[in-house]
Amino acid sequence: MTKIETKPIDGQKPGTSGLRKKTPTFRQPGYLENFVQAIFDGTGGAEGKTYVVGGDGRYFNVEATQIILKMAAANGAARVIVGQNGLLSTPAASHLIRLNETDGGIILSASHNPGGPEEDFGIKFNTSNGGPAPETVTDRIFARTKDIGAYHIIDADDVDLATFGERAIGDMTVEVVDPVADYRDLMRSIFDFDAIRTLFADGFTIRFDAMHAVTGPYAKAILENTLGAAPGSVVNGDPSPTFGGGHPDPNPVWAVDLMNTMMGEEAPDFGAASDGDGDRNMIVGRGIYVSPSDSLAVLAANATLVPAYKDGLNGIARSMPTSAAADRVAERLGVAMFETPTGWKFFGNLLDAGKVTICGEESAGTGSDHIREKDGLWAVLFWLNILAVRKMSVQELMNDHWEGYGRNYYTRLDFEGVPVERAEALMQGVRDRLDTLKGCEAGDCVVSNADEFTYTDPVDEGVSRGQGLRIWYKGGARAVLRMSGTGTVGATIRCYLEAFSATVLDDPKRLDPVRHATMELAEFERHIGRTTPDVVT
Ligand code: VG1
Ligand code: CO
Repeated sequence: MTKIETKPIDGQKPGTSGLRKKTPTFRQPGYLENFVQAIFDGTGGAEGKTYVVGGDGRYFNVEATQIILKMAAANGAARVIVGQNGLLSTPAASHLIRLNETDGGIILSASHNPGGPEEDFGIKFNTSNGGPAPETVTDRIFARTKDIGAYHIIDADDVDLATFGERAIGDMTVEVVDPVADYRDLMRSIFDFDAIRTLFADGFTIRFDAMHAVTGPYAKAILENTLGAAPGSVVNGDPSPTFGGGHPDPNPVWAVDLMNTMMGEEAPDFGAASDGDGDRNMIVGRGIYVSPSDSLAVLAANATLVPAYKDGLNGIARSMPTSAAADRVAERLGVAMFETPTGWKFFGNLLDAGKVTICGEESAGTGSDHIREKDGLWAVLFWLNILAVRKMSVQELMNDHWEGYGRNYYTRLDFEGVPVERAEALMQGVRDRLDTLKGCEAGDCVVSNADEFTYTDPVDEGVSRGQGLRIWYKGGARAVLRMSGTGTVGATIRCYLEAFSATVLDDPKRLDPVRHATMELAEFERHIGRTTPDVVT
C-alpha cells in the first residue's frame, strides 16, 4: 500500500453532471487520483464500503478503472462491482448500485461529449440511492480537492476485467459482471415484452443508432435478441473509444444519419438514438422528430399502458427549461408537477420521497423511479410499449396528443465556444435588468415578467440559486438563458424558447418572434457578435 503526497489541483469543481475535462488534463499526474481520493474523503471514507464502477468505454476508461480499483483497495473498500471491460451504461450502473445495495458508484463518462486522447473525459459519483450525488455531497468533494495532501493506491498488477467472476486485489474483492444482464431483467419487469415482441413479429421496423457508444450491446441484447427486432436494426453498435470520431449526442444535428433515414422514402417505423453513456434518448418517427419535452408529455399521458405504471403516476418532474407540455398532462391526470434546476441530481429527492414517478429534461433525458438516472433505452422501450398497445404510428400519436392537449412549440439554441467573460457579460446584462424588463417591447413581443430561477428542494429544503434567467412574454411565450455546466472549452450559452398554441398545431414559424425578441433583449450581437447558434435542437 502506498501513500502518495499530492497537492490540491485547481478547477476540480463538479458541474451539472460530475467533473468533465479534456482527457490530457485527466491524465496529468495526480489529477484523477486527487479527485477519486476527494470522493472517498468527502463521503466519510471508503473503509468497508462497496461500490459499482464502470464507464461508457471512451478513451482512458480502462486505465481510469484500474486506478480507481487500486485506490479503492488502498482506501479499505470491501468490494467493487465492475462491468466487463470497465463498461457500464449510466442507467445500468444506477441499477447495479440499487440492486446490490452498495454505498455508491463511480461512473466514468463525459456523456455526449466526444472521446479520444484530445477530447473529453469525465467522472461522477453516485450515492447509495443510485443517483448522482446531490450538491451537498459534490460541495464536500470539491472542498476536499482544495485541501488534499495525499492519496492512497496499492502497488498491484492490473485486474483482469475481461473475465466474469470474483478476484482479489489487495484485501478487496472485485466482481466483474455482465453489464447488460441485470439491466435487461429490470426492463423486462417494467414493460410488456410480449406486446413489443408481437409488434416486431407483425413487421414493425426500427433503427436504433447507438452512435458507437455504450448502448450498442444493450440495444442488441434487448431489441434484437430478446424482442425480435430484425438483425441489423441496431446500427453503430460497437462501443469505440472515440465514438467513431463523432459526438455521441442524440439530437438532429449529431445523429444526422438517423434523421436522414427517418425523413427518407425507405424510413422504418421508428428511429431512436442514445448518447455516450446511454442515459439520453432521441425519438423519431417516420417523417417526424419528437422533441424531448413532447416525449416526456406523451410518456406521462400514456403511462398506464405500461405494466409497471398501470396504477398511475405519483407525480411528474421536469427541469425548468423543459417545456410545459408535461404540465398539461399532470393537470389533466390530477397529479403533482415539479420544476427543478437542470441536472438529474435534482430529481433524486423527489423520486426517493415517492413524490414523482416520471422525470424528464429537454436535453433528451427521461426516466422514472426504476433507477435514479435518466435512461435512454427505457424511453425507447416505453415508446415501443405504447405503440404496441395503441397501434398507431408516431405521427398519429403526436397528432392525437397535440389535439388533446395543444402544442408547446419548443427549441433550444446553443452558442458554443464563447469566451467566458463575454458569456458572463451577456448573462449579467440580463440579470441587471430583470426588474426593468417588464413592459419592454422587442419586435412583436412585450415582456410580461422576468426573474432568475431559484429552487427550493421540497424534501430537504436545500436552496439552489442562479439556475437560469427567465423572460416571459405577453401571450405566454417564454425564453430561458443559462450557461452549460458540462462543457470543457470556453462557455456555452443555452437559449431555450417556448410558445404554446391550443389550436394551431403545425406552424414552423411559431417561435420566430420570441427568438428575435430574446436575441435583441439579451443583446447577443453586442456581447458575443452573433445571433446564429452552433446547434439548434
Ligand atoms: C446538459 C443538459 C442537462 C443534462 C446534463 C447532463 O447540461 O442540458 O439537461 O442533465 O447535460 O446530461 P448543461 O449544464 O450542459 O446544460 V449527460 O447525458 O451529459 O450526463
Ligand atoms: Co449522458
